[in-house]
Amino acid sequence: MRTQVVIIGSGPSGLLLGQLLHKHGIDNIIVERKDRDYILGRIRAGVLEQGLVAQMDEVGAAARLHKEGLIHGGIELLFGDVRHRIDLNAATGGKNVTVYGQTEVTYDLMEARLAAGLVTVYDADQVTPLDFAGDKPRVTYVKDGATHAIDCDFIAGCDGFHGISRRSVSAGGIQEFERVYPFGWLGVLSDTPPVSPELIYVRNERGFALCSMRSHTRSRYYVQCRLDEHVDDWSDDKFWDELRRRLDEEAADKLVTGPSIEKSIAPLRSFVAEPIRFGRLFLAGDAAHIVPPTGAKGLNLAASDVHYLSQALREFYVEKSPAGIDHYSTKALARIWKAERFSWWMTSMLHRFSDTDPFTARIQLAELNYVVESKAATASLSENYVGLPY
Ligand code: FAS
Ligand code: PHB
Repeated sequence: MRTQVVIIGSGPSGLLLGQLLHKHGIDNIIVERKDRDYILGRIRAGVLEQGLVAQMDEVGAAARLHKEGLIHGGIELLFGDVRHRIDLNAATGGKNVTVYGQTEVTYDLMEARLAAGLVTVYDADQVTPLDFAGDKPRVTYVKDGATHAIDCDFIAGCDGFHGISRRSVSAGGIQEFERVYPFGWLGVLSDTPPVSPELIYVRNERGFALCSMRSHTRSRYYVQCRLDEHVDDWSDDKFWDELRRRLDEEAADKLVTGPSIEKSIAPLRSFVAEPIRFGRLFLAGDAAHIVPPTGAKGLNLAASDVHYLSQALREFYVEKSPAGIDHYSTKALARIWKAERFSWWMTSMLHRFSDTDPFTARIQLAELNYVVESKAATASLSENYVGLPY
């Protein structure tokens, strides 16, 4: 088989890249180790920056997003038992975010790919990017007991943090920056009405909590938990009781509880690989970086990587210029590090760390009071939350 670009991974990064390349007339095949249902069964992000919405529009996959997505012009910070609204819209000259689950984004992109008649190889084992140091890279994989090879011009490693692409780069060719946080997020999805019309980020002496949603009838909640805890340690009742303890009185009274339809613990880490281009292999999305979800940046950062990479490949094929692919890593990493900083800052400000001594606790509260009282600080949080320009 032969194509122009092989994309490894059928998550949001790989799917969005595939549609953008198709729009520019660039042939691509996605090779994915899991099946469609497994991918759609993962509950992840929920907040979309305008840049991602614009790209969904660009590839013609945004109809349901505009119909069902919830436009949010603000978020709330709850600390010291008081809720403070951050007017994102006012602080950014009218920008907002859209609440729409990553699962739905992935589904919409899968449907668009199907409609375009593009090839996705699911259940591919032993996917291996090869010869990407030269100008004739290829990807091999095993399916139904047979080994297949796809010759191509470029490989896009969109295979997430645990994927093969980054691991295929020789150790000396890549530098990794990492911060692992000493806690996790226990998340619950429930078919109950959200406790508040906008997201509430909570700093509480018992730990962080987040009240989010997927629609007017489906809520997504998180509480910070210890890394040695297991999801089986948390009955629904125990979760709802702990969430209530971290909320202000009004929210605690209004909270509608119900059976969890998904419950999982996600570890938190900050991670960046440098560079993210290796000859004819490019990394994009979680394959290149990880952010703690506190800033709602993970999925959105994948979108900006894919924007830069699709533009670079368009320049190569259409304008016969290598400038974009030569500059991809530097350009993407500049925005990646700004999102890493914001996600680290939000996480540091809102979570209870094991070494949160009285001094650190006062600094966290001072940071939060400064954010809600200073127009400049509110504007800084807001412009990062709605998404810095591409
Ligand atoms: P993904 O990991 O989504 O997709 C990678 C794909 O590659 C997968 O389908 C995988 O099966 C495939 N793959 C892996 N190895 C392969 C191989 N060897 N061969 C072929 N295919 C391979 N972000 C937020 O903004 N907010 C959140 O609340 C949030 N919560 C999260 C919770 C969890 C548990 C996780 C893991 C992430 C969360 N994220 C969140 C971040 C998440 O949304 C990612 O940023 C987003 O999935 C990135 O998309 P991709 O880069 O496509 O990677
Ligand atoms: C979510 O709805 O899953 C969500 C929203 C905002 C975040 C993290 C997760 O910062």
